Amino acid sequence: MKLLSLRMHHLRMPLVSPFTTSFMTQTHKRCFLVEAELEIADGRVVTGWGENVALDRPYYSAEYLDGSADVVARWIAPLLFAVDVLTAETVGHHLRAIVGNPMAKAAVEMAVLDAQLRAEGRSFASYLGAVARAVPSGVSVGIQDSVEATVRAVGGYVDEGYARIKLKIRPGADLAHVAAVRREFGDDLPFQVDANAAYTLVDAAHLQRLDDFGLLLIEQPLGEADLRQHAQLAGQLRTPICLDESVVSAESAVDAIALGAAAIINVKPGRVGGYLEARRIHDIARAHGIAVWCGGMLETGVGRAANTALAALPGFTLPGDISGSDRFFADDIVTAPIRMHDGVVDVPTGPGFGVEVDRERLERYRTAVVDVGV
Ligand code: NPG
Repeated sequence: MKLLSLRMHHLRMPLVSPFTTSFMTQTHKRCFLVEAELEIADGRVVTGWGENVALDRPYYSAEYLDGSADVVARWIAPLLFAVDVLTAETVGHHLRAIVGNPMAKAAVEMAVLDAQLRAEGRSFASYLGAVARAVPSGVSVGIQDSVEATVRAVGGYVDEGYARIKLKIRPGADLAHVAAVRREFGDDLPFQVDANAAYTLVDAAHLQRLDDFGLLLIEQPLGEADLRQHAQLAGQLRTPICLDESVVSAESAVDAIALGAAAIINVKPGRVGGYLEARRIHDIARAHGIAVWCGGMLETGVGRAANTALAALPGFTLPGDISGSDRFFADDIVTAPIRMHDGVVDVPTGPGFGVEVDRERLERYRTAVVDVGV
């Protein structure tokens, strides 16, 4: 394929309710979609869509939205426009000189992959070798102002039928909230917590107290660079440690596994540089008997559809953060957004990621369009 054009659609979409993690509160989703036109061998022109998941500030990762967009426009696009025979599988290779910026790379690789699969009339799930038609749908519950509010929020999602609850925690909003959820909803509720790197090893004795609550896992208790310290903490907790921020590539997944820093890995395609690297991490983890699950970054319908196909690979044995579109958005920008029913979401079967961007809704939430020249 030959890349003909690349357009970035910057969006700002209201969330149905504020979402608080240990590092920030979001009331709106800001992101950009990548729309790429590619000419295929028989002369046809196909369009593919990708989504960039960087946050507006460098609080979750060093990469942030405006920087990521700049990297796409100034550094990624020129490298790819210069390639005569481009495939999704070679995007990573062509971008190898660019250090870091996995979310920028992932968004562009996604658009090329979507176009390639649409040209072949093939679904992303079939391309990946996915084995499930539907995947269990977990929901991520933000930090609430009080224990009562946490119980209320969790109760709403339990009533909706979500297959698993993940509760965000931070120092000062952890044990009491977790204890109340367990008390209210019983020991059978699949329940895990996510600290987003809010603790240090000094908190080990405090975190040990979570062991009483039969959690599926604790996600990223320590800092991004603290692989050795996570391994040390793992020796002090019965609750399995799952890594998110620390796993930025297949290599770092291998290091985490070898060090005993991760019993479980949260796979987020944007964080690791794309869906192809995400699949490599799935393969490596599976070969080591390490469970993986698919994380979420409050994606629009485009990213959520792709995540659902990824989560249908056989190593994704734990429910992912793949809640229905309505958990965050009153109005998504694709025509048939992912819906949760009976605790699952259906894996899209249409060509590419299997969703169509609704131009009218796209324009409703669009703040800027940037055409990147050849
Ligand atoms: O369903 O997309 C979702 C939200 C899942 O909690 C979620 N994501 O740390 O995993 C995380 C968290 C996150 C969201 C992190 C946005 C960074 C940005």
